[in-house]
Amino acid sequence: MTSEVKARAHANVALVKYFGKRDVPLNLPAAPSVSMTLSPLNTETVLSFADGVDDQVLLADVPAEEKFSRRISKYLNIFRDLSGNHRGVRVTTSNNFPTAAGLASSASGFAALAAGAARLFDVNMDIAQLSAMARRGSGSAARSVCGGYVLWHRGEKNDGTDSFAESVAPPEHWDLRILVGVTTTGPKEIGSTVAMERTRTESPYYNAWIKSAHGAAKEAVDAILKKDFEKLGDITEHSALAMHAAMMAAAPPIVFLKGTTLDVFHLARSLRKEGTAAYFTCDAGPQPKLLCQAKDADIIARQLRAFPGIKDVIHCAPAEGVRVETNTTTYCEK
Ligand code: 2P0
Repeated sequence: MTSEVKARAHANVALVKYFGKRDVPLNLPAAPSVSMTLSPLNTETVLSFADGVDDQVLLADVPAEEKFSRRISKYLNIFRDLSGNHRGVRVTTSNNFPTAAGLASSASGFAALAAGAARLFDVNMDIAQLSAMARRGSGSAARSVCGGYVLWHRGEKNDGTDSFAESVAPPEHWDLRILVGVTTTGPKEIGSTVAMERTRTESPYYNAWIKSAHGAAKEAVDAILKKDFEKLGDITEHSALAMHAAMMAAAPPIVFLKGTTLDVFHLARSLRKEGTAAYFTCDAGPQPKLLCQAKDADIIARQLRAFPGIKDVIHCAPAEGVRVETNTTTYCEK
């Protein structure tokens, strides 16, 4: 049996957003979504069996808060039940990006944890099963299991076995970049899970948003395969605006966008008018992100870095899928 497993997974940014669940406990999405898996943002997680039945969870070498530890233990119970092995696990996890920067670490975190736990508990899974398993930790983690350009299927089944992500093109297919503009570093006012549920139940625009996401996902995959940057950029911006419009119309409203976020949206538009193709997106937080082609990335990053209200810029490129190393083997998803 493997004694220690190290798993690494990258974060991802959705070009067509996931924002609404058809099943909350299983994190089943109401619509498909499309993302890019991103280097250098990653989580590294090391797992080994503990001496007793209790788990020990360390976040960047410091014992994690109880709420976080409980979430990890509850998730590991899935693997304990599947394998019939009820030993405790020592989990050490660290992100190479600040959690406070408002970038989702649950996607890379649960993708790494799912892959590492599957190996530690010796539960045999193909990539689709692993993605569906990561989804149960956090929805967007389904996408971080896969590399490059990724489609997460909505699925139809109640048990979620057909709601997994798959790579539609590997990282080397297309050298696009995402430039993350770091604005505030404070905690979020409202978590994504709560925000999604409130939007579903309290926004008059929710159904229209979900309906539009189905077509957008199909078109985005088509644009990726054809390397049609203008089309992909248009879909990306529209998906972000439609998602934020739906949540802003909820009662009470959910407003993640700040002044700087909107100003960067306009920066992307003026860059395009001047002939530089940059498109914006934004998730459940205030950080604006610009999608561009590699050839324009440095020049756009310079402008973004100098922009009022932007504290830092993280330059991201397409990344490989989850990687697992044990004492004897290495395994990587493209
Ligand atoms: C996305 N977000 O597609 C969207 C856009 C936020 C806005 O996936 O409740 O942390 O754990 O399934 O995965 C954030 O959602 O939510 C997210 P849960 P998760 O990237």
